[in-house]
Amino acid sequence: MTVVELAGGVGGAKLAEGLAAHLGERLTVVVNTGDDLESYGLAVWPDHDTVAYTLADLDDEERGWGLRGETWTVMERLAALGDDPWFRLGDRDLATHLWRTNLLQTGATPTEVALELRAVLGYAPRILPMADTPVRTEVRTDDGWLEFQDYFVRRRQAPAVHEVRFRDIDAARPTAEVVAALEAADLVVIAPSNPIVSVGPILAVPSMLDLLEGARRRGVAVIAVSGIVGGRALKGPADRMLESLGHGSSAVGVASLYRDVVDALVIDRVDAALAPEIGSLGVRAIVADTIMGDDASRARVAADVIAAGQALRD
Ligand code: FO1
Repeated sequence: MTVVELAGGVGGAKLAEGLAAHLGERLTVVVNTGDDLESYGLAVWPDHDTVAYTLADLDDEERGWGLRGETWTVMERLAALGDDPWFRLGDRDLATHLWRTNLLQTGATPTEVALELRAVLGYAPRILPMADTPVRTEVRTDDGWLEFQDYFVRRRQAPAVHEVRFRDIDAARPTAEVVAALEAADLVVIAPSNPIVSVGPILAVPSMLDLLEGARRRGVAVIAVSGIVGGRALKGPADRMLESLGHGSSAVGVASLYRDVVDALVIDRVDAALAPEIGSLGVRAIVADTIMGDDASRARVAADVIAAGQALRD
């Protein structure tokens, strides 16, 4: 059974780890690139790196991004030089950005760089950028349009988000590798990532929705996992964003966003009472224990999703 996971940051990485425990190289993770940025001339890919470091078991779980055992000597020296950047790059993490930027400058595509990192770090699943051309997520707040990391890190997600846009999305296309993975998939899983700014950009890549629709016509289930549990996001601003954008911060809000794209939405036990309302949206609600606190629970959630996918196919 081959599975494609559409993933953003932390929620996507945890489910990817659980799926990888069952599927190994039969898992492909298509990651959001809308968070990507240039810092000191270096290509930084937050959502990709969160998944890559997690699959390589190099991630700093407590911080939620970057590498375990990190040091900050370069950041300290930059502060001594008067810079003190708000977007923190650890010494070891910088090596990834230097390595990646060098490959890109020699002409490698983002997809080739992602697959090269898989080869050198040795994790089984393939991580594929959703597209090989730049896409940048921006959010409109009372302070005007902000680049994603300015909103997310510098302003600590404080401003209310009134609108979201993905710069240069119209020029983006799913890569040949993403198309091939979706056409070969037996199951497509949408991770419990932020449906607006992590999954949203992936679904907004022109023709991506057609690819998912094509899979469903072939009998392939598309199943999302709700990142909103009991009306709250487990991490990040998804709950406030769903509210400020008028969708409502609940598993029902997530179901309404995904209703034309998915066959089912996996919701946590605490939201079981919402199942009928989700069903009325034409989305099958699958109730499970979706909290992924440790490796065992990640593998269990993944097993539940895989089983749901198989049941929906039959
Ligand atoms: N998140 C922060 O809150 N503060 C940071 O200084 C920071 C630096 C950073 C560097 C590399 C990287 O891959 C991720 C980083 N993140 C940081 C997380 C980043 O904001 C991601 O976009 C989030 O994980 C949401 O996807």
